[in-house]
Amino acid sequence: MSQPPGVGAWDAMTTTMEGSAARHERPAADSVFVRACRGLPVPYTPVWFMRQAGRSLPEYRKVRAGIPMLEACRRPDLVAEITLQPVRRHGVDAAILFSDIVVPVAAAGIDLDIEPGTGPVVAEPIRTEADLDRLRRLTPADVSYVDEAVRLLVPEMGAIPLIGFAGAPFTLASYLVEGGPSRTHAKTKAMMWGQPELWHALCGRLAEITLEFLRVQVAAGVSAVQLFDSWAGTLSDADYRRFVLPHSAHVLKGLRGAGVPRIHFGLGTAQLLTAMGEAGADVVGVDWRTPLDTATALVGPDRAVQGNLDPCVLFAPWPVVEREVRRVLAEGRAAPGHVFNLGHGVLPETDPEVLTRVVALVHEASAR
Ligand code: 1CP
Repeated sequence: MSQPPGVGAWDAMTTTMEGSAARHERPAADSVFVRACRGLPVPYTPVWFMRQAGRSLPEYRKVRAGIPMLEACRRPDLVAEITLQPVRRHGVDAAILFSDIVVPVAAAGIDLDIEPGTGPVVAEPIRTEADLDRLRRLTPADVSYVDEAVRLLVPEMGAIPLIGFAGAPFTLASYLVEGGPSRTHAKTKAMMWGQPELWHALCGRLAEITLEFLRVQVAAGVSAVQLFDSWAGTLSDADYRRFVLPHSAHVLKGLRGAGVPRIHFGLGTAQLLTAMGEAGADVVGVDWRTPLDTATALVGPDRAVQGNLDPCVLFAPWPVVEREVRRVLAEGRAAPGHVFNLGHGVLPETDPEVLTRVVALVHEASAR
């Protein structure tokens, strides 16, 4: 496939992983979670939950009280504390760094805020070529607080892996073009179809920002990375392949050889799973709409899967939760590796005690 014009926009200027701190031994490199991501034999199925930090935990609400979200993301001590809370409480097999997908674009010059109850809101949305100038290249110094937070966390976590993450170009572009959360992504798709050159230039820049942001986290010591393309499921396979895949592949392939597994997640992606597998991740995240054995057939036999309990199941009576957890585990056996997770993030109203019980059940029911 020929590369669209925006792909690798700043390639000549970007650094490579060779010889960088990224190659040092990671204490969690042989953890159950990392082994499952790589499709290696494991004593039990590892489990963590998307959006496990924050949201449903009272101890999270307590430490966040009065501190705006973006400010919290820029305070390494607070980031470390919030990241560790679900590990202490639930005994999950991995922690995800407390941050947000818009942190690197804010650091790269975009005036935005994360509003309580709404999400990211961009002061001046990106709609024209001139607007692109406001999105500059990200340097490690722009996100030194993330580097610091990871370096605080890794020694404290020992053998428990820390997952770094970033937003994928399509999902980030959606917030920048719409100006905030959107149900239809109408303006985003209008740019994609109507101004393809501008679209590819925007996604090219976002891919470089995302790649640099992930490289900072890898160099600081995270044991895996997850690329969130939460809203890509609103696209057809043809549009995904033409307008999105080359940019996400640029990010994922840019981390090949970095020594950490790459997870690629999107919501409602049944029609995209084969393409998402081709984008270059080691693990494909799947939502609850597609059984994991079906997903495995679509992403290919050499990739692990992550998922996919419906987050709403956690509100059902325990016997139903138990039945569904066992079903997900059984379907996950079709893949060379399975990381148990929800099909999307923990809902804020979730009872944390149910999450703790799910972790114990996954461990016990999958023990081999
Ligand atoms: O476990 C964690 O909560 C870890 C930290 C984390 C992660 C991984 C946060 C904190 N955000 C994210 C990723 C993220 N952010 C995604 C991808 C995952 C997903 O699909 O859920 C997306 C799409 C966002 C954007 C975002 N940020 C939204 C969604 C808005 C929409 O379009 O519907 C929201 C509500 C936020 C704010 C946010 N991010 C994180 C928290 C704890 C919050 C709430 C902020 C607050 O307290 O004001």
